[in-house]
Amino acid sequence: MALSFFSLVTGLYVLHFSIALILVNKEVPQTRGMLYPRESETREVRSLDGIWNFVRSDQANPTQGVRDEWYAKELSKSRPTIPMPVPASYNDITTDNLRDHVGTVWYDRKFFVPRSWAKDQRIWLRFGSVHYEAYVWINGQKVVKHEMGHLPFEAEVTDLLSYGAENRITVMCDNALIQTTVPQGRITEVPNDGGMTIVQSYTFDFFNYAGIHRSVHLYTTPRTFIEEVEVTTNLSKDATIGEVFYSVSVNGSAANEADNVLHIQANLYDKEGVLVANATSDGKLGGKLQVNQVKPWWPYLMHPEPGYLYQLEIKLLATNDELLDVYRLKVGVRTLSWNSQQFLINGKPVYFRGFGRHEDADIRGKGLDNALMVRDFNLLKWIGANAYRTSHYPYSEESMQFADEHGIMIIDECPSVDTENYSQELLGKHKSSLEQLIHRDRNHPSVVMWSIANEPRTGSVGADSYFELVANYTRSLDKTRPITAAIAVPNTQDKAGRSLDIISFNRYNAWYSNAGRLDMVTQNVIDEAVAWNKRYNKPIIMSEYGADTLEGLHMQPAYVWSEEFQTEVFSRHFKAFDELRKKGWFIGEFVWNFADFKTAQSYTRVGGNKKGVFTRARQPKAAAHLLRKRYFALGRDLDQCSFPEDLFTYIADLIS
Ligand code: BDP
Repeated sequence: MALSFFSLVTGLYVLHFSIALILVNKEVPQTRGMLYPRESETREVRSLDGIWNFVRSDQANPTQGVRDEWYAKELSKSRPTIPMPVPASYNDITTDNLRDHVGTVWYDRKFFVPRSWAKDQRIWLRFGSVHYEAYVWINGQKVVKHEMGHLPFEAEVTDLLSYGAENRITVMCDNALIQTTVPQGRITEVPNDGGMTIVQSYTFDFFNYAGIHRSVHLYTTPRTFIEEVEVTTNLSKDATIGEVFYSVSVNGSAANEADNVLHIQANLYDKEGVLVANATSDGKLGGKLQVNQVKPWWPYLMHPEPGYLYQLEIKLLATNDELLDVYRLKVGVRTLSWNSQQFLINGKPVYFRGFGRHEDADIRGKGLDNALMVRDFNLLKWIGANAYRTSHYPYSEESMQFADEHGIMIIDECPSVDTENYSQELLGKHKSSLEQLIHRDRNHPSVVMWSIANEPRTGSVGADSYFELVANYTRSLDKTRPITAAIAVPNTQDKAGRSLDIISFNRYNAWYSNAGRLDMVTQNVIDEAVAWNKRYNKPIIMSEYGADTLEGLHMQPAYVWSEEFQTEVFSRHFKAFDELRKKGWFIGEFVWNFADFKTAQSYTRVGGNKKGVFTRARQPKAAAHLLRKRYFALGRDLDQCSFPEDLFTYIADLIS
């Protein structure tokens, strides 16, 4: 496992040598709690979203605020503040160069905690995500520090709050990416016109938006409360009987009292609110619910009633049946299985037709936006997609719940992108990103696969043992879902595929290779998919293909960047996919990208990446109409769905 790789250029000589680096499978911290905040008869939830006060640190002095204890009083006492919306990325809100700020920024706001919250309960502060690193204080007291964007974190604040009084929350957020963050980046000091400046660079192709990206909540729990719920499901062979296995962990003093035997009452309700199964837990606070005449969870267009969800009610009871806590979550009953050829849901082979996406929008960047989320799901359903990959990081919990409801399958990706320069520290963070992701998303029926990286440098020295460790760790956390990674190195060089269950590959024929050559797409795609399958004997997905397209640019014959070109590129891929589908092991096609999105500034990007089928404002380009016809045609052929009435435009009664 030689890893460090140096190139020394001395005069005419180029010297390459490597140093052995042994990667060790060290333990990583395990996430506790973090159930999505939901109200119940025993819990209250309060949002801290709104307009916060904001200060950017001096780029050359990012730790000044910590040294000068800006958190000890209102931020406005230390520096002039500006208003900043939460949740949102801060980058595109102002009219100055905040967009390109590197380093720390500060947020604060005040809030009241009601007197009633002082009574015999516990209070938690929870962030949906802060990118990339967050430090949090309540009333000047340090509460929690969390590294890694796109993932939630929380801390108990019961003893730090003033009840029936005003409180202050302060957050310092650092967006710097280095070689041991996930994702990786580099910070360098570069001369500019005024002297020297700090520059953040990264190889991945999306803008490093930062800030408090998702909602901030305060919520209450009883003193002894339901801390974790884990659910798995099973279906009988004939799909008439469902099984829901639940396992609960409890936090609190009552859990430790020898004479108090806590137990769980689990109730399962169908969509109409009818109780369909109930059970009392065994001593381990777990058990099984059996659902007769079960309605399984099916993907969109694979069944007339997709995304069927039951409601699981978990009641924590003391020995004397006193109700201690109640938590409810939605549950979809389904099975997943896979072999060297297929991926099956409820015993039926799946063909994925979907997208790589981004959480990205004008002004709010990567900030949670319910209007955008609902619009995106409307478009996904309009176009007949049944899946997307959360390229290249975990998406909001709200969108995962929405995918459950709408039957959209998710390939759930951790934030590791363009992974390289393998090191023990990076391995630990990478594993932690998967641990946090799986802990957060394990109960979602929509999550059907884990993606452990996008375009990692799997040809490099050390990639084999690194990805074996990452994949095995992922498997140790969840054996119910297959593991993939979106790979872009040539299959002859790849060293990670052997550790995966399903091979996904990204390739840009007629764009990054043979730009403009529409006659060099179909056979290349077929050949590459065949080669991947031959090498690993595993199911194959094309996880990215596409072409940048400027909406409104038309050129006949097709020319790069025109709408005609994107349409033609798709069509040439469809031909390849249909050939590949006949082989039995080709299980999905994912366009890059759902919508145009912002990137770092470069001469290859005009206002960002334009490979969207939809514009950044979520309107269709010409290729969207073509893709829609294909996705519905696949749906009808494979899953017997019906066509929407407006799928084909009337032309003449001469053409049917
Ligand atoms: C792929 C990356 C994706 C990029 C895309 C592109 O996985 O993040 O946006 O290329 O260049 O290599 O459009």
